[in-house]
Amino acid sequence: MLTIYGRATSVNVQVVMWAVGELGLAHERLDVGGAYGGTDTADYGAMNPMRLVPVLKDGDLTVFESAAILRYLGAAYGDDTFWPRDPRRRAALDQWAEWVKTSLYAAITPVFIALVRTPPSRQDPAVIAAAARALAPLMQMLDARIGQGPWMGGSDFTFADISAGHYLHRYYTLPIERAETPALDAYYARLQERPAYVRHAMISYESLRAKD
Ligand SMILES: N[C@@H](CCC(=O)N[C@@H](CS)C(=O)NCC(=O)O)C(=O)O
Repeated sequence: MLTIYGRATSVNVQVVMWAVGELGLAHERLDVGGAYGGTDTADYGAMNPMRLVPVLKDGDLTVFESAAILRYLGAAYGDDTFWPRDPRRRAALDQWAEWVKTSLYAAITPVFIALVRTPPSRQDPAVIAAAARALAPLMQMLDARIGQGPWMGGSDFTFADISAGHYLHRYYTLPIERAETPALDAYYARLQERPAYVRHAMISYESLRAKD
């Protein structure tokens, strides 16, 4: 039985929960972080010195960092399709999984902060537009990578799709000017046919909204 520490509204928890759902793993998720608190205890600090969510416990193993947890779940519980054992096949996917968590994250986070984490009276349309403009070329890179897909790895759904797809609900629901990305649009529609995606990665972020 896996234990996941982290509130469902966290995109990084959503990475883990979506993977757990796709792999059909027995688990419990504990509401920790944000308004729930619980990350300031000594026990939590021992599991994750950053005091962030998520954390995974699997028996006597504790792992923090959502990308590391996703890789662990793939290696421990995924088949050769979800988590290719061939290093060359895996690296071709992992470079994109990593790119999403680093480069794409760095571009999408300012958009989310400007629109959701900033109280309405302090929101600046110029800042929002500039952040959306900076994000656009990266979304077009993802669009080009997906192409006909249907998945990041071509015909098969893999761990890289969890990295690539987990932020898309936010991306497509934030009121911004979006780049033209027909392949990505179709990919997002395909993701919504996956029950684990709908259940774990399409979670409202309204409770995270800053108020005046
Ligand atoms: N690089 C970390 C980032 C984790 C992170 O920033 N988590 C946020 C939620 S998305 C958090 O814990 N925020 C404080 C809180 O929820 O209490 C990961 O991918 O796990």
